[in-house]
Amino acid sequence: MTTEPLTRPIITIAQHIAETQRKFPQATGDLTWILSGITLATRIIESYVRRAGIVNVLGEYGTENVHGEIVQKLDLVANETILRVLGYREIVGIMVSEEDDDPTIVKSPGAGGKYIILFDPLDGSSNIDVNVTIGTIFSVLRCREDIDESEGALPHILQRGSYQVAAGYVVYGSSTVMAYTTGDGVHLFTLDPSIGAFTLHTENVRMPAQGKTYSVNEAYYDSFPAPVQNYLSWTKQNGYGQRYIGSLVADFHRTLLKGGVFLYPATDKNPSGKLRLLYEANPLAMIAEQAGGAAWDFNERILDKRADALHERTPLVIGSREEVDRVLSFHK
Ligand code: P6P
Repeated sequence: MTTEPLTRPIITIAQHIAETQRKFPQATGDLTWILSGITLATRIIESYVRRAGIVNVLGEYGTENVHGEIVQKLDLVANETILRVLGYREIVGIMVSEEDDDPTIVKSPGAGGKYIILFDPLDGSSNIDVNVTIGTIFSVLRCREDIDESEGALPHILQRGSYQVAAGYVVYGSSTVMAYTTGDGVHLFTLDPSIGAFTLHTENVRMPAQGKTYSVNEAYYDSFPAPVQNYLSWTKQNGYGQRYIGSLVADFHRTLLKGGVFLYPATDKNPSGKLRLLYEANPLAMIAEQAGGAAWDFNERILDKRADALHERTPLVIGSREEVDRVLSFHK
C-alpha cells in the first residue's frame, strides 16, 4: 500500500496570514481576524451555492437592488451571511455591499471600528440558475484618522484603491478557491470539503506577462469606443482567442492564471462602464498588480481613481501587463 508522501503541508488562511503578518512588526493581527471572518462567511455561502436547487435559494427574490438589477435569492443569502459574520467582528466599523443602497455603520471609528469591508456578496448571480461559476469579491480599507466623526461615513469609504489593506475573491467553480493579498503577493487557497477549511494551494501567484486571450462581451461591439473596436479588430488578425463566461470573478481568475486581458468598456447601455469601482474593480486591480498585471479604466490606473459615489461604475481593462499596455496603445 502506498501512501502519498507528506510533501504539501496543510496551511490554512489564518495560519498563512499570521505568518505573513509576522513580517510586519506593526501588524496587530487585525487582518487575520477580518480574513478569518471572510473565510467563514464564504464557507457558509458556498454551502448554499452547492445546494442551490435543493434548498430554496434559486430564482428571483422579487425586488431590485440599487442598480435596478433583479435580486436573486442567493444574492440576499450571501449578503446577509457576510453582514452577520463580519458585523460582529469588533474591529469592523463600516460595511459596504453591492446589495445595499447605503453603508452599514457597525461601529464608529471612535468606538473602535477600524476597518471598512466592501464587497460584492455574489458576483454573476444571473448565472446561478444555470450552474455557471459565480463569486464573492471583497476589499478592506482602514478608516481614516484625519477626519471628524461629524463628516459621516463617506469620506472613510471613498478612498483610492491604492489605500486598500487587503483584497480578494472567492470563486465558486469546479472547486472553491480563494485568492487574497495584503500587499505581499497573491496567494490561492482551495476549500477542502473533507475538513471544511481553505488550505494553501499556491503562494505568490504571478500573472503571465502576456496571453493571446481577450475576454469581452462583443454583443456591445457597435457601442464600444472606437479604440476598443480597433483593438478587437487587431486581435482577430493576430491569432487571439476569445473567452467570456459572463461572471467577472471567473473571467478574472482565468486571466490571473493563464494570462490575457478582460475588458468591460463604456457602452451606450452603461456609459461609465458596468462594473463597480469600490468593490469590484479596486479589489481585482490590487490582486492583478500584486501578481504583476495591470488594471486601468482605459485612461487612468484603477488604483489611482477616487470614487465620488458609493456605487460608482467604471470601465475596466485588466490582465497581463503587456496585454493591457497593448489595449491602452490603441487609445493614444
Ligand atoms: P454582461 C455579472 O452580472 C456582472 O456584474 C459581472 O460578473 C460580469 O462580468 C458582467 O456583469 C457581465 O455583464 O453585460 O456581459 O452580461
